[in-house]
Amino acid sequence: MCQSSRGALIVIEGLDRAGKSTQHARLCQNLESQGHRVNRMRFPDRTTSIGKSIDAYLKGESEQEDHVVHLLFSANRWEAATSIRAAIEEGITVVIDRYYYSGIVYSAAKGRKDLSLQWAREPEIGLPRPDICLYLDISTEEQAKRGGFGNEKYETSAMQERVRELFYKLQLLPDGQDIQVIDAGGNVAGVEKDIMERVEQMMADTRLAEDLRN
Ligand code: DGP
Ligand code: NA
Ligand code: NA
Repeated sequence: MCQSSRGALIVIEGLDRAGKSTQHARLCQNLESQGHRVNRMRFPDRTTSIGKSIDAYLKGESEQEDHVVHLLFSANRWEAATSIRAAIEEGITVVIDRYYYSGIVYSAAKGRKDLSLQWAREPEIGLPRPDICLYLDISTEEQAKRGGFGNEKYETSAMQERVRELFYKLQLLPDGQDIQVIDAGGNVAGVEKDIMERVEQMMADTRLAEDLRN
């Protein structure tokens, strides 16, 4: 491995049941076996006090106004911003299961006129920007085939349908520059390989850009 100055920031996104958690785990293992130091993270981080409020909301144990919910999710990301930056600067690669892309899309998917993608984007401005966001895409049919949703707030087919549409819309906005769509309908090993190839390409591009700068 070359003496790279900083670690990468990698995000895995997708609909519920797209296989995000499995691919997150495998990507982390693969990077470690290549010699990278890796920090695993996920949002929402339900262990903090803000995260506990989010958890109660998602489980239906508490009511919250929709804008408040969005700001809680955003604050939950901001809580970790300093440690994300510190890790990257130390040369550690940070791999996150969900980030502000989910944040923007799930909140806007509620369909309120006063809670647009643009509104939802605002509190996220200034969070560390990922080098790559891998969006695991599966069709609504495949999603249904993979078995029932859980009982959490957003786990209905109507909500997931809107989330999927908005993930597509997001790709046309500036954040879309960071997003690569992964067909997550295939087998686990195939998706894993696809993800690894894109991450390696991103790392090679980043090194090239650094070399050109130096
Ligand atoms: P997970 O623990 O990965 O299953 O995520 C919990 C749920 O929270 C999932 O349905 C996606 C949703 N979510 C993640 N970030 C945000 C956010 O910023 N705003 C809203 N409204 N929902 C979010
Ligand atoms: Na979920
Ligand atoms: Na997950």
